[in-house]
Amino acid sequence: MVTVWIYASCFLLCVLNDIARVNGDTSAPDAGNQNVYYTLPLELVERLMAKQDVPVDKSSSCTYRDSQNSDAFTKLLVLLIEKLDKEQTRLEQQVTSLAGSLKQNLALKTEMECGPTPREAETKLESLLQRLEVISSGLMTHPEFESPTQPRDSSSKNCRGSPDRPKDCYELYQQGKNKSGVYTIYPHKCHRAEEGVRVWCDQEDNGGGWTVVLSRRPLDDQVNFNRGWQDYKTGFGEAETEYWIGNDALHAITSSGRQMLRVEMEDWDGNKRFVEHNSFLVEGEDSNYRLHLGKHSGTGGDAFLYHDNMAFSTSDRDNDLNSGSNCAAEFGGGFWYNSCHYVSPTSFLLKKQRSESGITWRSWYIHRETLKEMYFKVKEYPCM
Ligand SMILES: [Ca+2]
Repeated sequence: MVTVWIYASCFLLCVLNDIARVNGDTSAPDAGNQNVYYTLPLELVERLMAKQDVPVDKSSSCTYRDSQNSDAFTKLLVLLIEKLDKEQTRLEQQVTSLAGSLKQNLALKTEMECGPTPREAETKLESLLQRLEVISSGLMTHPEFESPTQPRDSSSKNCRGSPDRPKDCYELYQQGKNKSGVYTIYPHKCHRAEEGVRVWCDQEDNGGGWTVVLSRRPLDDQVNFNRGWQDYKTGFGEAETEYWIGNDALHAITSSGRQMLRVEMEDWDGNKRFVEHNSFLVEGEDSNYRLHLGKHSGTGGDAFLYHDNMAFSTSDRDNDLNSGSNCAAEFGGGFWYNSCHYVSPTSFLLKKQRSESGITWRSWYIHRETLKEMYFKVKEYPCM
C-alpha cells in the first residue's frame, strides 16, 4: 500500500513539474522540442496542488493547446485522483479502526493488570457458586418460608461483612479502627459456624489495614510451630505474641478478593528488610492449600517465589517435591515446601547462627543466617 502511494506521489510530482512549465510558458512550442505540453483546467490544477500541499496561483490562465490529447490526459488524471481519493478514505478508515482497537486493547490490558488473575477469578467463581447453593438450600428451610409470622433468626444478622463481623483488618480500618492491636475478624462465610479469629491488626504502618497472618518474635517461651496438619488448618498461637492464623482462614481471606502480601523481617543486629507480593492466594484444603504468588518488590529479594505453586506440607502430611525427605519434619514447621526451602518462617526461632532449621530468607542471607523476627501481613490490593 505504501509502495502504491510512493509511486503515485512521484508520478504526480512529475506531472506538477510539467504543469508548472506549461503555465509559465507563454511562447509557442519549440519546433525542435518533441515533448507535447498540455494546459490543464484551473480546478484540476488546484486539486493536484492540494494533494501536494502547494499554494496555487489562481491568476494563471489555463487554456487548451491540444484539446483532443488534453482531454484524454485530463480524464486519466481525474481517474487517478479519484482512485487516490478512495485510497486515502480507505486508509483513513483503517487508521481510525486501528486506533479504536488499540484503545480497547489498552483498556482491557489495564483491567487485566488491575483485576483478578484467572486463578483468582476461578476461585472466586467457585466460592460464589458454593454460596449460591447454600443460599438456595437455606431458603427452603428458612423460618420465614415455613411461617411468615415467626420472628427472624437472630443469628442470621451475624454475617460476614456486617459492621460487627468485619472479615479482615482492612474492613476494620475502613470503619475507623486505626489503632494497631488485637481484633477479632470473621473471615469465614456466613453459613459456617466458626467463631471469629483473633489477629493482630497493623493499622498504622504502610497505610494501615494489614491483617497479620503469621507472627514470629523472640519470647521467653516460644510458641511451638512444629505441628501437624490439623493445627495448621485451624491456626494456633496468640495474637499478642506468635501465631499462625490457620490455613482455612488464610484461604477464606485470600479468596474473598485480591490480596497483597507484605513480609517484614529483622535480623539479630537490628537490620530490617521487607518484601511485597502484589497478589497472594491460598487455595482450599481439597487442593492442599496450594500457594499462588504475584510479582514481588521490596528490599528482601525474590526467595519466596521458590515456593510459588507449592502445596502445603506438615510433618504428618508430606506434599513437598523432595522425594527423599519430609521437609516439614526435617525443618520443624508447616509450609509450602518445595525441595525444600528458600524461606523458612515457621522453623525454629534460633539465636544468630547459620542454620537451615532456623527462620531464614535466602535472598537476604544466602548462607542462611537465622533471623530474629518475621511477620506475614495481608491486605486488599489497592485496585484503582
Ligand atoms: Ca517429600
